[in-house]
Amino acid sequence: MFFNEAYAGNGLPIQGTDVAVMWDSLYNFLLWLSVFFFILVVGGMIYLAVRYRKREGDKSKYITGNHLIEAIWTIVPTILLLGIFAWGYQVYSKMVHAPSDAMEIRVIGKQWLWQFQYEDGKSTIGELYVPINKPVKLIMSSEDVLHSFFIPNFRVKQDVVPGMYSSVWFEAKVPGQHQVFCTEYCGFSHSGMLAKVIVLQPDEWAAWKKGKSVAGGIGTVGVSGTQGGAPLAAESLPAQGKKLTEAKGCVACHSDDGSTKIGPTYKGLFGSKVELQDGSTVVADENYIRESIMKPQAKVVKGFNPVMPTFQGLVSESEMNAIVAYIKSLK
Ligand code: HEC
Ligand SMILES: [Cu+2]
Repeated sequence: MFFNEAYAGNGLPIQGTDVAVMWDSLYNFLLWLSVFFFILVVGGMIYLAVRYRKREGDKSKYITGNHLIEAIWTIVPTILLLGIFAWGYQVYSKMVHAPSDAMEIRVIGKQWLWQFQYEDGKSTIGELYVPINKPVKLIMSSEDVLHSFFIPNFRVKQDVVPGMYSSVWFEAKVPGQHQVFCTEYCGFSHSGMLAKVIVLQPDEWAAWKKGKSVAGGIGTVGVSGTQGGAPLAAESLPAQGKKLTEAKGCVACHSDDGSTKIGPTYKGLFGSKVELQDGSTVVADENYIRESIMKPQAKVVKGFNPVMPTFQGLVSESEMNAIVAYIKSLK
């Protein structure tokens, strides 16, 4: 399989997604707009400096102001800048809002590698396998410090922040391998914190999912063995999560069948509006569930006592991903 190092013009890497094409249009517009104004301003300046250079006996005219010119140099740049803002906002919001049918892959950044967890329970390090022409949503977290996940060929970049989930998505259009960088200085081996996205054709993807290696020699499947102390067999991520809630004692206080124990049930929790003790409501997304486990007292559910112990330091990032995937599967 080839490594995509071709260039798309103006020194930019190849355009591996539709979003890349959108970003490049905006970038090229800004580039040529800058060239236009550079020539207008610097060219005009040079012309005027020569045309009106000091000559014997010259006396300048006294100019008090010109409302027309002032109006033009205020209104034209205002419209241009607002237009650039609207354009940038439109592309940005396309980049951050994943389609609802996107396939979810969990990404963990740690000093100094990238780990990927797939819904079916597979786990790889340094290699992110995705199917071509399918939207993929990355749900990202950090085991230690601030990292940033950047795929130049796809023009997507998102910070990976300790203590919370962030996300980004892409739909790969170009098969083969694409470089991933960490773009937030994160310590000694930051520059070596690399990975690659491997975009597979539908038949290669099907083979990879079944656990066979893919044409070209790469594509050895890493099935998670033991991580963070808990035995994680080759079962789906939600199934791993279910086992973890048993191993960590969550089941003493929580059910997954709708019945209330000491704490609320997980059933129907994900995506629902949770009423809190202070009268406010919150939508139960990935970050709410993570916070409920790490800082249970930060948001206490209405009608329950704040008796849940914190699991700070007791649940690793890969375990947290499995538990969240499990609760999410009980919609
Ligand atoms: C000692 C009992 C107890 C244990 C053990 C416990 N919890 Fe809780 N949990 C509660 C209670 C009580 C609440 C509701 C009050 C609150 O929000 O703190 C709660 C709230 C939650 C919520 C928010 C639920 C909602 O409806 O909004 C989640 C998610 C959660 N717990 C997950 C877990 C997980 C995962 C574990 C195991 C790693 C765990 N809990 C262990 C008692 C417990
Ligand atoms: Cu990093």
